[in-house]
Amino acid sequence: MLTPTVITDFDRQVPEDTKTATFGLGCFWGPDAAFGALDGVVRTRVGYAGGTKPDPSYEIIGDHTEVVQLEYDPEQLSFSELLDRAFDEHHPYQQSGKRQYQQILFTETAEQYSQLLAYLDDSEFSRERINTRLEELDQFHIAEDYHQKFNLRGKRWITDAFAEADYDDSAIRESPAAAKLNAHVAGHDVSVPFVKQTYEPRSEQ
Ligand code: MHO
Repeated sequence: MLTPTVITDFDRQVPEDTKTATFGLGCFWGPDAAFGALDGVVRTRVGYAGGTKPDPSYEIIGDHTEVVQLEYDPEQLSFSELLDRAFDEHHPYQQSGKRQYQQILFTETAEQYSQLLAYLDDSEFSRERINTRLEELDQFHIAEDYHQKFNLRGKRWITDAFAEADYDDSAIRESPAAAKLNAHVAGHDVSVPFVKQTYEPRSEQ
């Protein structure tokens, strides 16, 4: 059973020095779970970026795009490895006709930008044919609570444990354990022992 103590113990032992990476890869629920599964991805959050409208929301998104922001441990996972995964999650010669679902690889530092250029030079893709937007991140606007860790919402064996551990919505959003559980219930392989060994959903009635 998922207990509050296991959640709080897991969340206490995560690395402190993290970096962030932000990608637009279609509806943000998918990449939230896919990247949350990776060893070295510590936290995930979804939001809006890439546009100019102040204070976008899901209903009034303006010219922004749904994006996932990853907090990762650079000791365990490199930006290039995240790019590898991002290129597994979309085809760079295509692009969504809807601004809400555009494919965008953001860079947040000069270092990430040069890593992106090096990655593309080494990749099978031709720079001229890539339709994925490559942009510097201007501002990340956090999305509504009900979009964060979307897959675990309504899974009472998970949400009851977080409630018992006194986590509110923003604490769940920022919880490393929640990122792993969200990936697990979305069907991704998560190599975190507590997800695999300890937690069994109670059977549906
Ligand atoms: N409305 C679509 C996509 C949601 S995503 C957060 C759906 O319900 O699947 O844009």
